[in-house]
Amino acid sequence: MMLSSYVTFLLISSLFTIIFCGNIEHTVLRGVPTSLHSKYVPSKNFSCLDGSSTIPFEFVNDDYCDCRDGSDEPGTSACPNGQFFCENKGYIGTLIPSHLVGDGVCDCCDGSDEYETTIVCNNTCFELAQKTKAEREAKQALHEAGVIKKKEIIATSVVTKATRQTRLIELEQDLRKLEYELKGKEELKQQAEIPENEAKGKHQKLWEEQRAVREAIARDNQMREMFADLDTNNDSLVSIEELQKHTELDTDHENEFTAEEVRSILGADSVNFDEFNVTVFEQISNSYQKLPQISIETPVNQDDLAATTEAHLKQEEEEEEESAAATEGDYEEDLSHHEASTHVATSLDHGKHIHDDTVPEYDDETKRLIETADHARNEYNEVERKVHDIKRQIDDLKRQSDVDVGIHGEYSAFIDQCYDYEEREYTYRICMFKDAKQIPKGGGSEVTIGYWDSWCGPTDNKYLRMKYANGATCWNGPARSLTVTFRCGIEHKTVDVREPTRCEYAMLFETPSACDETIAIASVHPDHEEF
Ligand code: MAN
Repeated sequence: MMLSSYVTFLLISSLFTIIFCGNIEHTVLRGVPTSLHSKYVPSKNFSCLDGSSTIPFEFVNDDYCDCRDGSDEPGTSACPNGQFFCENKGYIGTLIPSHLVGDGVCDCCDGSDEYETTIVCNNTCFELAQKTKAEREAKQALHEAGVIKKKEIIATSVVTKATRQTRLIELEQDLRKLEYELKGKEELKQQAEIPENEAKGKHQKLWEEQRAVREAIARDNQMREMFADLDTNNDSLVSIEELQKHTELDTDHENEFTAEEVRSILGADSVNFDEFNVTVFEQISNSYQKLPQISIETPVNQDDLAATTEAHLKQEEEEEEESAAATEGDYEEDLSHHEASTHVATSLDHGKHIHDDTVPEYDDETKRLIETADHARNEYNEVERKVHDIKRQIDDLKRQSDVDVGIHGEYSAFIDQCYDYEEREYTYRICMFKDAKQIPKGGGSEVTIGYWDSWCGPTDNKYLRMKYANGATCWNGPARSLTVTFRCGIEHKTVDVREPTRCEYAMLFETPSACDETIAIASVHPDHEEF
């Protein structure tokens, strides 16, 4: 009895010690997050946090898992799904899986997860707190400096926007004026072009008529020469026998040039000059060749033949020069020259004479009209160029105003800017709101990895990410695309580019535009202590 009374006394006194010395939190409430202390009341039964069952409070942390959610064993490793709360005084309280409790590894910085083991855990919470604090302060300082730059960008953006708007109004006014001026210039141009075209037309018509006359004369001369040439017996008729000597006219080269074939050309046994002119000449003029004028009786001396050929060529040359001089000269003269000429063009000369004709120089009046029209055209073109230029400027300004540069214009400094990032194999070039390129360093053509598409950051801040889509298609793969993630930095610069999935590129870009006022503001309260 004495002994049992003593044991009872010991039990009661130790319970009192636990309750009244404040150790209760380190025993029954071990591993319970502070926010849940109200759920763990030693004087009451414990209801599992998922509500699945209620157990006597003694079952809490008794190293036996009773609740399905493991909430009765926060301080032991009995439940596979339990969570142990490291209080981590001086740092941040954290939850760890309760199976890590007592596993011989220090998981909590205060070592509280190894309370049962012989492992000695150093309390690293203070160092961690110091380190985190330093990191946080560095981040705050960065955001603070960045926000100053961001504010400058926003201020510039406001000015730029207003200037752009004013400029746009000015340009639109200028455009209206210029378009009005252009209309006037167009009318003047048209007015000047009417007499110019008339005069040019007249000139062309006259030239064509004269050319036609020249061609007719040339044809007539050629025809006469041909007739005389063919009429070897001078009876003023071209007979079958006379034409038959010209085997070059035989279209069917395989057989001989028969009398029948010749008759079908002549249309009769012989033709007089008029008949030859009307029905025969056109048929043969293209193929006709003069027969060599070599006397059968006289033996051919090679030197004489060479001399004759040379003389003939010289004469031809002289004739050509004469003809060219005639073309340059006055028309009337030119015509009379042809009419009076005794020279008869050969069939070979014929085409050359006609096609060498170039349009003669304009007369003074036509020249004056062309000059006036040229002047009107130049003036029109000048104003048209200005209109073009202003329209381009307006389009540029409108394109710039249409870009979404952030709620406050914080990304406005990116307009029309490109940034390069050098990597081992490629230079990556991003031209903001336009496109992104991958440029091989070892030569080869650049590849567009995406065209500006949209802002695509998280819903609470879509301006933290950009998408460039529809780039060059990968062989057997998708069109290349790029996602740009922005983070706070003092300068605008690309700090990393990767290709995590084939042809899907990821760029990390630092910019003051992504600095956060709320992070920066924390640094203006140095006394504020989170831990
Ligand atoms: C090129 C580059 C790479 C890409 C392959 C796909 O080599 O554009 O980035 O992965 O093409 O074939």
